[in-house]
Amino acid sequence: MIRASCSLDTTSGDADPTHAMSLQTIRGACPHDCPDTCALVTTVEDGVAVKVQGNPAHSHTDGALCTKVSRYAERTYHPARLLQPFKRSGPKGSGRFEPVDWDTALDDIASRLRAIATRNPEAIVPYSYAGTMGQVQGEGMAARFFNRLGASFLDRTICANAGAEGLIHTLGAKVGMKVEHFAESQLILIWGSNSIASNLHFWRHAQQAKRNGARLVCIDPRKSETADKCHEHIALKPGTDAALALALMHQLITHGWLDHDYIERHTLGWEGLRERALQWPPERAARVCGVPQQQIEDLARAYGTTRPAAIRLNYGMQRVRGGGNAVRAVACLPALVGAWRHRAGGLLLSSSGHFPIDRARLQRPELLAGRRPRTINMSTIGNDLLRDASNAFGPKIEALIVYNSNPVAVAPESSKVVQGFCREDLFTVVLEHFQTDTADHADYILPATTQLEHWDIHASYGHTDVLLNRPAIAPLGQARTNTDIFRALARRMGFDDPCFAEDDLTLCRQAFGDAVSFDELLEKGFATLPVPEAPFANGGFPTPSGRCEFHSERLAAQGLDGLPDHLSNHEAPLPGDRYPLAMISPPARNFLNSTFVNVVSLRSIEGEPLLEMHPSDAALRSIAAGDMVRVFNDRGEYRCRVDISARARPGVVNGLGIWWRKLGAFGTNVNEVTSQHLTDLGRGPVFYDCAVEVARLAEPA
Ligand SMILES: Nc1nc2c(c(=O)[nH]1)N[C@H]1C(S)=C(S)[C@@H](COP(=O)(O)OP(=O)(O)OC[C@H]3O[C@@H](n4cnc5c(=O)[nH]c(N)nc54)[C@H](O)[C@@H]3O)O[C@H]1N2
Ligand SMILES: Nc1nc2c(c(=O)[nH]1)N[C@H]1C(S)=C(S)[C@@H](COP(=O)(O)OP(=O)(O)OC[C@H]3O[C@@H](n4cnc5c(=O)[nH]c(N)nc54)[C@H](O)[C@@H]3O)O[C@H]1N2
Ligand SMILES: [Mo]
Repeated sequence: MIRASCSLDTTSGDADPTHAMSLQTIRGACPHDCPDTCALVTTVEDGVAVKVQGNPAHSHTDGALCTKVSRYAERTYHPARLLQPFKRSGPKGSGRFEPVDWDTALDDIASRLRAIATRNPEAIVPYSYAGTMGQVQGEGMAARFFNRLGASFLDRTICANAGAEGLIHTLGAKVGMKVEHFAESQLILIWGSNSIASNLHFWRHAQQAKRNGARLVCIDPRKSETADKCHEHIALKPGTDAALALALMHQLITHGWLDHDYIERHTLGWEGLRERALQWPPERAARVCGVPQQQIEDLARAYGTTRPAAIRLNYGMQRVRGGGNAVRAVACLPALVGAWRHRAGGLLLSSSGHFPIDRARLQRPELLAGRRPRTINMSTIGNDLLRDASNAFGPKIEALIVYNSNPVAVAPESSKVVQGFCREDLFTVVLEHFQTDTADHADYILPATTQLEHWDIHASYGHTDVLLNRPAIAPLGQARTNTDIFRALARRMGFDDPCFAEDDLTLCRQAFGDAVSFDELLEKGFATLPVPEAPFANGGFPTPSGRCEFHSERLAAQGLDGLPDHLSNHEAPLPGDRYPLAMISPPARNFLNSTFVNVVSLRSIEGEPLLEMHPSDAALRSIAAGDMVRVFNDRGEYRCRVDISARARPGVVNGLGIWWRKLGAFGTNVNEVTSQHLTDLGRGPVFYDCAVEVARLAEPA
């Protein structure tokens, strides 16, 4: 009914009306935060998306999707999808809302923001992450809006910053092997990655390599689904990866398994690294890592003597205090053995640095007009929402605009986050598909379109293709694109810069400029970047020295250790401690962070929140199979069912996440116990560096 006012306000023309009739297939891109960035084909019948499938013409997708995204139509037409704007009608956080029309909502939001901005625009904070990875519905129009406003910057650290900094200070950028060449490797270390769950299309290549006789080794505290399928599993303690990498170096040195020519020509800081590594004999690392010494020695022999050898590193191993250093240590290994010489050798953590994204064109930093707003770290939003104005901090946070993220569920130390979001004097707007835990705390919820309903363009962090996403269906109900919501707000704020009138297709074209052929994207849906087959076969690292930097001058200049080292966790529990168990909380296979938790078919596969615990730890606590337990430390507690399982190593419990608090057993989730400590590099969160105790709940639930 309020559709009229909605379309009057629509300037982007997102939905292509030619797609709205009869039976069609529309090419798109998976928007989710996953290295695979699949190419989608959506079948549309009379304007309704009936099926979402992988595009068989796209080699990385190979026609196959994960279970989650094959349910994307179910998610899109979910009965609880937000189809109109809502205004809070109960106390903060009560989750009670009443419908409101778009004009009223936008007028009120703009006038509230204007009032705050008149005092100090930095009291307004955007909060967003990778709910969609699209360059357009991500920060495209949003950044223009916040730059023009002069709002606080957001340091988007919550996922990958420690590892990214580690990689940048070693290889020079977020670059590495081409994922397809793993199929030709003879040894693959799958390091801090449950690939079957979180990088399925890489796993295909690992399987191919395995069929060709390659050896697969999984390095992970948890005996994951991926560990099950590898030849060997090294179940190290969380946060000890640098110690393992240094001991491998020790063995490479003492056995002479080094490529001296490659080291000489293409690396920096060898003498220093050599000295450091010699301090890490395998027996020392074995103690620190909690794994047999023989296993380290065998791994070093395999890595030192097998060609080509490849490392699939993933972000799971950098969510600990020393995460940045750990990535640095691992990223030194391929240069030591000259693995980069072969296209099937080297390392891949992220390929995103290969993409020539024109961020300045999209995000328009010139709209800041010389202002340099303060920066809020998204990983410490709990503390920051509770801080008063001060010289060091700047103004108290008075307004939050949340889009593409669910911080109340995903940010660490939930009790603080919830307390912050419950502040009656905080004005919160949430752009969402669903009434998430975060939306429950909003003053206004604005209904956003899904990937089936808007244009976007995508880079990837797991392959090197650009993907275009066409809208397959018209926006449902009164949903509007993120871009359109920011355009409408800009208009009401009186921001008349021409860039606020640009439509989404224009933004898609701007994202990569001439670096990719837009005609090819329109025609095929994807375009492959020209990345060298073996990018560092002859050195040429994008570091300041052009070499693989074992020693980083840039880090040393910041007063940090120029060489990688092992840093023990903030919370590395010992038996007898008050909180003697280390907890990690890796992704559940059928959720994508907290996305899809409300999709019934997927939630029913996951069942309920589970805590995996080793039989010996359970026995010590008289915990029996299927018991409900509380997991707690000084920050808080959450309750869930125990899964006594060999997937957990002794001393480590695995709280599979990230459940919506309100869909979990007791309205809480794993982030009740995680901390707001930060990583050594990159100011990232330490979700997997967390000490807890677990106790059986007295009454069965
Ligand atoms: N199905 C699914 N896929 C996903 C996600 C999801 O939630 N679900 N999340 C997406 C996101 S946001 C990202 S960032 C990417 C990457 O996502 P990651 O979070 O890196 O996910 P995983 O590849 O599952 O890797 C985590 C693995 O690291 C292990 N791990 C934990 N601590 C340590 C440690 O100290 N050392 C080592 N060696 N391993 C450790 C965990 O047990 C787990 O098996 O995946 C994406 N893909
Ligand atoms: N304990 C623990 N906590 C973790 C992690 C962990 O492993 N353990 N992993 C961390 C990691 S790696 C990450 S990346 C973060 C992820 O944290 P987030 O980036 O917050 O990811 P999601 O939980 O998937 O929430 C994304 C939200 O964006 C919404 N969304 C999707 N598309 C759109 C759109 O087009 N418009 C709008 N307006 N909204 C949209 C979705 O509905 C969803 O609710 O969580 C972190 N938190
Ligand atoms: Mo992530």
